[in-house]
Amino acid sequence: MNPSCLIHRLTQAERQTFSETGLLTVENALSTQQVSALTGLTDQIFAARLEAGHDPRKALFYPNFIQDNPAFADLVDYAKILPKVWGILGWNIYLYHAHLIVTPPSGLPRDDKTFGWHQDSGRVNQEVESRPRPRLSLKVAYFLSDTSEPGRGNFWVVPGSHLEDTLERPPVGIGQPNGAVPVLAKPGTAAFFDRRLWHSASPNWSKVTRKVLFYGYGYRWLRTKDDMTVQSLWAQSDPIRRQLLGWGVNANGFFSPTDEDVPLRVWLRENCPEDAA
Ligand SMILES: O=C(O)CCC(=O)C(=O)O
Repeated sequence: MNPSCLIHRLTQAERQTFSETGLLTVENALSTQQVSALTGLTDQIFAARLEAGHDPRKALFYPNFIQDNPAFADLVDYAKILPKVWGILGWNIYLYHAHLIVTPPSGLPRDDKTFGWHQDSGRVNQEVESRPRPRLSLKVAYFLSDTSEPGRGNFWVVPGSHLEDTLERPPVGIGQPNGAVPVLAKPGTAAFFDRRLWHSASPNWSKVTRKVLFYGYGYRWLRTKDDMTVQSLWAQSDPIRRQLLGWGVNANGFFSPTDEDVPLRVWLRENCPEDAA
């Protein structure tokens, strides 16, 4: 990894925004060329799923896509983003989950039904007894389509809700929780969100198909949340990417890593000692 990536380290202001709101957006994280290439690949996947019978009006949730193309793998240790991920979570991390979502126009009239609000990680939220719940992981959402206007299948959040273990929803299934807002993101924007942030997908009432790539980073002792059959990429990956793709020396090293398990820590010691602690 090139030390020039260190200009993208998490700033104090970004840390504060993320800690206080559970969300951090970075505009122009992807260039126009990257957006265009990644959109082409996403369109190919969507077309293949339609061919296989996917309903063209329904959102496509497509996990385990990293090995489908090198351009997807290149975002795993993306220089503009990874320094902020380790700035938040530290160095004992990997990509525990990745999915892309394509939300075509629903063709339905706009309504005000309550969306599917949730925190990430399923049973973790019942079975870990600390309050507030622990952060454990975050996702980076790369917006490929223009969701800078509401009604386009936007990603919705309740800023600041990540420290709340419950979310009060409107009683009759109409309307959104207090404080809920759409993330208005232009193509190329990366949105980091804390797994505990109450968030939701929303219907696409526009004519613009929404396309987003989600990269979930968590601690190395956390299990994968989809099949993550990325082992085929290990041999061709440099040591840091290999760590991020789930490689390790042995089982114990996921809990008590040696230097060999976590080349990211070794690299930080040499290039950015303040982040190696
Ligand atoms: O599609 C969206 O905007 C929401 C995605 C989501 O809920 C998630 O990644 O956990």
